[in-house]
Amino acid sequence: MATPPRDALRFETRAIHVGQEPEELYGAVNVPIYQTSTYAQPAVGRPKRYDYARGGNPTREAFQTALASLEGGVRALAFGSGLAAEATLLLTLSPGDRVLLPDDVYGGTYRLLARVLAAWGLGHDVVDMTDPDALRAAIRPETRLVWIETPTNPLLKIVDIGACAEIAHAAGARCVVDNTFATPYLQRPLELGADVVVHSVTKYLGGHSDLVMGALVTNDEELAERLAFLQNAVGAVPGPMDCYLALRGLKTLAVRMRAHCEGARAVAAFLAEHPRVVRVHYPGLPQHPGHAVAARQMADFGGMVSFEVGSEAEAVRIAESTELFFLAESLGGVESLIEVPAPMTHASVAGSPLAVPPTLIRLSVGLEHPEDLIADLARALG
Ligand code: P1T
Repeated sequence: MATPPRDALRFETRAIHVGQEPEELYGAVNVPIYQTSTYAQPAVGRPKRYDYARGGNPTREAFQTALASLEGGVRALAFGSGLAAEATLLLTLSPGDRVLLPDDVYGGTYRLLARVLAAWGLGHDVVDMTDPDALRAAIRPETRLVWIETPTNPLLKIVDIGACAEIAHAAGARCVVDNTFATPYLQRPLELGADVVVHSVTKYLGGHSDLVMGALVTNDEELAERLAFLQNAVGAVPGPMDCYLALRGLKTLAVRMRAHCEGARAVAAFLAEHPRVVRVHYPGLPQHPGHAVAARQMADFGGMVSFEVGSEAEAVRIAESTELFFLAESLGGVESLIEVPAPMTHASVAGSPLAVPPTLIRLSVGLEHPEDLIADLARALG
């Protein structure tokens, strides 16, 4: 039987095969870690393929090729962190341009615009993107990027990607989606009309809390060229070891995401019934305001759950009381994590329009047995 073309293969198969042919010399089934900063050239100005590793590396290229296929983009580019990817993307803009941000964007993204790029003349506005009319009204003539995050971090709000991309395009702006929480297994923004996908690869794509890395994916050839130029010209590139680990993470993304979703569903159902819990934020719950949009644009509802309790002190006490859920920033690894966003991951938005409730607890539901996780939470809640 003839092998079907690679782009006709299904997600799980592409995650393991695209960009990952057995290595030529010995047939190693894993793409080697090309730990080199430079490449010997057979003649002056005629490198074999790569001249210097800031510009290109085979391990990095394998990861980029696989990720582009999973997101349905023409090209993916890898960076030293999610924020390095974001900063490089924002360097495609010019002084005087503006970026429209959702009101629950990751705190680091907000900090990059508000406390770094504002001084370089890049403006930003903030709006509740779950309301398309509010988004339409907030776009200014200078708005060049509409920056979506969905589900949002940490409130798990759901933004309608198709509707927002249409509004952005009608106003002459590009639509960027931070797909870190959903991953391409659950949601493919480029297919829904977005122009660029941003990832903190540190999270689900890597999947094992052992690397820091970022990526951009686009289906716009011209933008891809510019981003590839900036990847080399700015130089915020990841090392080959991290690219290898990220590629290994991609291979199991589908099975991990299925298990993350199953665990989060069980945890959210438990929390929704608990008397100490004031409110649960999980798009899989029918009462979540974004449930219908999430059901339409995502294959499942993801592994992140957040919830509010009665007081700030109680939130801190609970987060310090779990045993299986480690108290830590970050998310998307095999181990479950718990944190209080206001003083931890989102401390950089304190006092801004993006401030999150201090009574909010965020969970990254890992791959432990859901019953063990629920017992741990039940103990901590008391
Ligand atoms: O940490 P880094 O790889 O630079 O990625 C930044 C980033 C971008 N986008 C989203 C949605 C994110 O959640 C993050 C990083 N977030 C955390 C570290 C956190 O605990 O929320």
